[in-house]
Amino acid sequence: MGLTDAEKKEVSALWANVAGNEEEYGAEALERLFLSFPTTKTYFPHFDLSRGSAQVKAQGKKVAGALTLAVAHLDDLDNTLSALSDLHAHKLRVDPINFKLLAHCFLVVMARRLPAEFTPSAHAALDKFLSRVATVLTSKYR
Ligand code: HNI
Repeated sequence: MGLTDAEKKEVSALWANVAGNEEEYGAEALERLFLSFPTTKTYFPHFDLSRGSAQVKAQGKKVAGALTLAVAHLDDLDNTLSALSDLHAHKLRVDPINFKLLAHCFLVVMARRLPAEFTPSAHAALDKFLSRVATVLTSKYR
């Protein structure tokens, strides 16, 4: 279930490119999410979801920022993401399927922005990391 040492290294190296650029990466991931999987928009009825929206940028920064924090605590994701797990499971009640959709969009963003760094093994490691994060964020449903 956890990441191997080699996978942790891959994720840290890849994500180092995102650190400091959370808004750009996160907002592009969300733009792709809302366009490709429109049902995800139902969680944001109170947002302006148009291209370049300040709310999408701010949300993208928050989401990618949480992932930057998670990458810094790969050995302790449960505690690091505990408050966000409460939020998404109990308060927002986000259906777990949506985390897979967002993870897919992050992979696309990374592949497009970092073509040289996004090797098959980096891809696999990031996919595993994002699915671990999704498991933690939805764990409090059970
Ligand atoms: Ni998510 C708020 C992180 C997936 C719907 N989300 C947040 C916040 C962070 C965050 C951080 C801000 C919390 C705060 O203000 O205290 N979200 C993450 C992460 C992932 C994720 C790290 C997965 C990688 N969120 C999702 C998904 C959905 C989602 C898949 C639904 C499609 N999130 C929300 C909604 C809010 C939210 C809705 C509240 C937005 C608002 O400001 O009203």
